[in-house]
Amino acid sequence: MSLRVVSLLAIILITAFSCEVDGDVPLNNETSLEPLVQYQVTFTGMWNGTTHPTDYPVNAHFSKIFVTTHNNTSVLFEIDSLASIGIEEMAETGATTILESDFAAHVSNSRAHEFQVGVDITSEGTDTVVIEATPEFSLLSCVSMIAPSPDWFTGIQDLNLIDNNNQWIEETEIFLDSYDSGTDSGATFLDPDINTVPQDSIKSITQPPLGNGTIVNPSVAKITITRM
Ligand SMILES: [Ca+2]
Ligand SMILES: [Ca+2]
Repeated sequence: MSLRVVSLLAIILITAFSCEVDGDVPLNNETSLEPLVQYQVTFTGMWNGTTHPTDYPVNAHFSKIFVTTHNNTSVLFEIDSLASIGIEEMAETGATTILESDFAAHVSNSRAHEFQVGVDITSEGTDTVVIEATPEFSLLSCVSMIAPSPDWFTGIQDLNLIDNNNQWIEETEIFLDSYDSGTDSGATFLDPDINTVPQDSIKSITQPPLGNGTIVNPSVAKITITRM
């Protein structure tokens, strides 16, 4: 075989191999998942003196929502676990100063992609924030204080924006549960501050004035998540 024939064969082989590797067919589903998406997150209050009449407070409202996209190393809150001081501050006062500082650190440490903070919402009002997500940071969590109250909040933890078919969710609506952060022992909306010592874990609210003995029904709020 001449040198020229060998070279030609080599070129044919390399070309054939390259075609195989650089084919247009995705190797797996992951390559079809967009690397950066945006979602509109809309919080809607559904709380009034008819839905939850017991002790319904004047100036019933929700504190500004705190929304974050993150991975599974970052936890905003977890039932049966102790609230962070950021969750305690949010659930008792509505302020998000500590959560913002904590999650700025999570963003720096590659545990969260970003967070957004909204504005105060009347008990039947609405507020929308826009937040980004990536395949690495596809979990969405959100909290808002039920106000006024001792330490009660509503929200959602670890909603995966990627569905079972490995596609970004287009739109979903979720009725939110209500939680007691375990950090203040007041029994109704306007009770004075009674710090819970030792701190209790986060629990779903079951008892009046918000609960019916089992759950809070109907939900005090919902969120709608829409891909932009
Ligand atoms: Ca407290
Ligand atoms: Ca409590």
